[in-house]
Amino acid sequence: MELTALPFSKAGEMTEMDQFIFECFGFIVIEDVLNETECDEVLEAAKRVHAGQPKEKLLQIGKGFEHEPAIERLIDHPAVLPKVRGLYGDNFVLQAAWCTVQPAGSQSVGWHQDGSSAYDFKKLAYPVPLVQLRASYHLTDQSQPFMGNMMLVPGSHRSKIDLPPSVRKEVYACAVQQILLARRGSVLLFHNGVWHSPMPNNMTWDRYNMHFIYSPPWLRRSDRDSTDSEFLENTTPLRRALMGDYARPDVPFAGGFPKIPFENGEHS
Ligand SMILES: O=C(O)CCC(=O)C(=O)O
Repeated sequence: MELTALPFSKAGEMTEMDQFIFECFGFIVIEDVLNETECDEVLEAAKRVHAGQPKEKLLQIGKGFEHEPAIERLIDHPAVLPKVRGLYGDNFVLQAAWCTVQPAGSQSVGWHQDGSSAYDFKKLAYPVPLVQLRASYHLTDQSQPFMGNMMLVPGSHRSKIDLPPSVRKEVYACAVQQILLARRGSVLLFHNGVWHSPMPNNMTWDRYNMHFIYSPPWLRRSDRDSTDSEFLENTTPLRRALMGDYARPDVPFAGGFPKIPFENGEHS
């Protein structure tokens, strides 16, 4: 057994041990989700999404899945979706999909919890409920520090006390933080309440991650007002259902919530 406490997990079902580790840490890491060829395809798509944008600091662009099939395929990836179901049950939607770049030689350190600046999720309840479950695909190698890695404070989704504002721009903000050393193709799955920040990218190449955020169906989408109608027409029934574009606005609140066709989902 290694002495480092890294919450590594395997693709597929959310096991009892995964549940326990996720409760304790607020995150797990699923290794070897994408192989090199798949990573290359998604990375090329991510570069197209960011083409023509300034390369100065962390930049996130939403809804790339609408026009990039390699990104679309990750929405219901069989290595990850069963874990989302394991945490939420069967009623959830893709609230956002952000393609992020941390350009070569740049830094955007800023420790935060995920949520809405308009209404802090911590005001909902203690401990802060799981309302944004983020699956982050590492499209470039982040197996050494200063590669634009995610840094996280394990267990901080249970903390009533905020990370002190004075350290939120510091790389080494807290004695119990972890720097995630993640291989290309692995996926970090984490709770919105976990304090986290990107580490500087001191490499000579841009760091790309693809984030998928799953939420209860009533949470407003944050990367789109509505999903592109052509995409909805052409995608699979499962992905269409996960978009949460209901004909009636009250559907996610009332009993009419249509079942998500998990069992018929084809992964193509
Ligand atoms: O892509 C990243 O490095 C971090 C993004 C992030 O922390 C966020 O969007 O909340």
